[in-house]
Amino acid sequence: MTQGLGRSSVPAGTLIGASAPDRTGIVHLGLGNFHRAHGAVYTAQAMAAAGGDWGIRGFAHSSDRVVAPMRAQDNLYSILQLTEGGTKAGVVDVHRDTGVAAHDPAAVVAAIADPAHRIVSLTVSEVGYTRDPATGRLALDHPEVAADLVAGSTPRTAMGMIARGLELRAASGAPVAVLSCDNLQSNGDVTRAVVEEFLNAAGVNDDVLSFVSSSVSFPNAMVDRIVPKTTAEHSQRVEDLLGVTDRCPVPAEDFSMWVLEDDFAGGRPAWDLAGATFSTELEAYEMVKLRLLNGSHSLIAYLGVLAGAPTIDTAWGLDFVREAVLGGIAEDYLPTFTPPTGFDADGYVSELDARWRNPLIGHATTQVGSDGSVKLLQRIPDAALFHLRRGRIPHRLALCTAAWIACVAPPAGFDPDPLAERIAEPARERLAETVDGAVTVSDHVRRIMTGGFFPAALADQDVFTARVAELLTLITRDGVRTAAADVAAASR
Ligand code: CS2
Repeated sequence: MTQGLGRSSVPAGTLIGASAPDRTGIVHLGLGNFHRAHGAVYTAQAMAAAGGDWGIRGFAHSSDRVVAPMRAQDNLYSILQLTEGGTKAGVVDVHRDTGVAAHDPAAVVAAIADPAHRIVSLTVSEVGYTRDPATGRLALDHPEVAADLVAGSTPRTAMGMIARGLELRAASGAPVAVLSCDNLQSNGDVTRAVVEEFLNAAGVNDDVLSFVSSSVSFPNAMVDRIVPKTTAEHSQRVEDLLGVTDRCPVPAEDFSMWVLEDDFAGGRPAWDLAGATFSTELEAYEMVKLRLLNGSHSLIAYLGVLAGAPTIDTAWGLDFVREAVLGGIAEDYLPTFTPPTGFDADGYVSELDARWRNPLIGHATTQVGSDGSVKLLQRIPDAALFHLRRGRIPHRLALCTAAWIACVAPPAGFDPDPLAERIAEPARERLAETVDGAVTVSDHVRRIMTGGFFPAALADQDVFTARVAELLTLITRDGVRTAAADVAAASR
């Protein structure tokens, strides 16, 4: 039997960056594949370049799927880099302690309060910010948020744990940065707003509020690396390459990007020496990423699912998908923002093409299509409103919305491809209740658009709702290709 990965079995020359010292300086919430292939790798490389006590204390949200094997491997794991030219594996050794937040939420709160930790970073996904989709504010009626607000309770939500951790930390006054690494527009500002809303609703004293406003920074950051789920083939490939067994490797594309505001109240690793960019043009970088990449990704995913394409590369290989996505980038997304200085749109799009085409990544359309009720809020309403307020219809944004509805809340009598059922959608039940009894596709769409799933400003745009209904009708009656052709014809 092959030896297992661990401190004593790291194959020579395979360590990525440096090993962390025993002291931890970062608490990380969300120990999934993305963090392990992104922030953790930059941290390993920053420590190789400039040292520092930046070991990571990592917490998974609720499952020990990653934590159990990591612990058995001295908290090591490998990255399997998937380039079109072949695969390469390297080992990351920066986590000095790992745990499951749901099993011991008090440990998370204590770790955030501990002055030794100077950064609290998070990859909790869009869902983890527990916001009301219609208002963007902390969802006070969310049952877990409400439970976390009860005095003396142990928090279960990420926002509750951060707020309670900072409340305790106020006693020492030690400065700290809370760093969101999720795909949200102005993710740092959003995190600050939601955490402060929590603290206000919890009725904490003024000293805590003034500590958070003066000594806790919430830098905005744009993160980018395509990281699919780990499969048995990935694990086998790692074993072939490294000669040791890793029970929790992370597959990832070779592309990686991180742009951050340099606002770290308690200091930071030398991530700049590891390839991260510190910039004052965060909003522009976020627009590029969230709209051109993530927004297009959703369109590829939902059109792909409806056409029976299981992966992003197979969906991207369909002519009608490419046409819709490239048209969407040019007409619906690019006009809506001012890109960062020196941005080369053509170069960015051809890079996206290469990334989406890579067959080794095997990124499931159902994975990208998951949590649409939360992800689409970052990808559609603001861009759509930009056009609607100027009297134009953003046809591809309407198509993406219609395709999402066709997948997760199909109108009566329409059966999408069986792949659609594999999309994890937290609002599935609520969507089904909302459309129950709808007699026409128009009514079905109107109920969803005005049902609290989207901001009121978009819900008020009847032309958008009508276009979504038209496209959903075409999808259900004539198929997704016909709907895409209608969009192409309408925008000619
Ligand atoms: C994807 C992202 O699943 C999704 O919604 O659009 O996870 C995407 O792969 C990353 O943001 C790439 O950086």
